[in-house]
Amino acid sequence: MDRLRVIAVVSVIVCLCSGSPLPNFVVLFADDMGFGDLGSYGHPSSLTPNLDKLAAKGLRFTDFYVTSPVCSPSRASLLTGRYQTRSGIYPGVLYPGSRGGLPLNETTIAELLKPLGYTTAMMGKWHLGLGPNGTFLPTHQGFDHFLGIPYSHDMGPCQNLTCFPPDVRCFGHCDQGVVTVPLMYGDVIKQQPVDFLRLEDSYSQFATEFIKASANHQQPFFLYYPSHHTHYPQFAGHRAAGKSLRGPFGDSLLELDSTVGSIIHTLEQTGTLNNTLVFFTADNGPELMRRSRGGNAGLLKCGKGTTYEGGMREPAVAYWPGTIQPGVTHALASTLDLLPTIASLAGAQLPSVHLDGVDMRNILFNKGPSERKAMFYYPTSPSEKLGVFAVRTGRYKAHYYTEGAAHSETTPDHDCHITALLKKHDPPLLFDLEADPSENYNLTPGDFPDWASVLQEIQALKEEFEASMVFGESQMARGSDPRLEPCCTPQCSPKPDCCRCG
Ligand SMILES: [Ca+2]
Repeated sequence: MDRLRVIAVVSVIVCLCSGSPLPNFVVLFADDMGFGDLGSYGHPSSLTPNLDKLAAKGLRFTDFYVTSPVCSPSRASLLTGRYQTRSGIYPGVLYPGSRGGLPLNETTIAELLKPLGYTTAMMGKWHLGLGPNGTFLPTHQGFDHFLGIPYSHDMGPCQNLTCFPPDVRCFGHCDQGVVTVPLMYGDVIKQQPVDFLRLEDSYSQFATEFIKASANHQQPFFLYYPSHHTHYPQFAGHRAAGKSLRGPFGDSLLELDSTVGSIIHTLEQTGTLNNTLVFFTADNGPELMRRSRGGNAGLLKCGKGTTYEGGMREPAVAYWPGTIQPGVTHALASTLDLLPTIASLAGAQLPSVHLDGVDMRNILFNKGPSERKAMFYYPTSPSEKLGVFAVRTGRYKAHYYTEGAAHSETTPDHDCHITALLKKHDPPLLFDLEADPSENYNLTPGDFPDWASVLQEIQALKEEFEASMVFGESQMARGSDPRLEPCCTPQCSPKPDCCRCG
């Protein structure tokens, strides 16, 4: 045995014997941010110095996917490692009065870590249900602490709210006829309507206190921060308002970036940074209908609401100084893979259910290939009858169905618009995403000799996947009840306008 190998073996033994502390996990999840929105992903005028630093010093993914082009299902998959169809988070998204939510028998990342002694916290946008008596809140899904909004911050009237200092009203009206958006702490409404100008600072402070307390108690921790940024309506407090080059969207992005910076700073200060995996990504593509106030999918086709690349391919960065080497990976990966990866890093037991995620350790630590064979693209409203709309394996993607979306209106590409009705493709459209990431050039048997064999392979993967898919009972089909909308003054009238506090 040569000297280097002896040293390597000895250090492995030392590491095992000294019972090295369990790693911490910080998962950052932006909202409606496109593939092209970060400086590190090519945006010319975004200011994202902290996220760009993570990208430069961490592992940056080019082929990373969420499982849905809208919010609630994306979040269900991230936290459970399972497609949203299994947990019933379809079709569309949950609303303030929804009766349903992420079923409590689903195992979240937080619940997986709890038995190992982790302390867990979530701040920001939940969007996996509220339900009667707050049944579906994060505190019932493995999170010890929760500060945030239980759904999207446009799901309540916003025309009289302030989104930028000193008193700039929020752009647009948001959803009418429901209660204004509440800020919750645990299961209790702390403020209604939420104060957008101070919201991000309160998250920053919450994260700092949580990390410091965990470090003081030498307790491993999991912090999940699904941000409201950069979803409509954009907002920002004094630190970021007017400070970007890109208007309201840029300011909102800059505010998120500064919270990321503050979290990294706290990890450094507490000496926990070198034992923490920080993972940043975003749910679904940009809401192009907001025009220059929406995000940007870069060179990808269409955005939110569609199963084109722009709807579901997202920026993603894994950052762990000293453990993950800086670089870029083209490995196929997904939010589905976070749960199995975190489980293996912590030594947690996987839930005994059908998981769709795979372990990403080989990508993270060896820049090796992905264990993921394929990515399946479900539309906003999946059905057993139509199944998946598209399948990617390796460099090839086949579209069995395509459909435009209101969320992707206004760009010059008419395939993205709501007027592009559901269309079946038989044979499927076939794109080479490496040579043609913008999905511009449909391959044909004439120009691509392997056309038939590639489509055959994709068809086989699709059939195998769909044979394994059991649709859970739709939580959205349980409907909604205005009496379930969160109201901090429950006895007041007339509702919903009387619900105000803080
Ligand atoms: Ca979203």
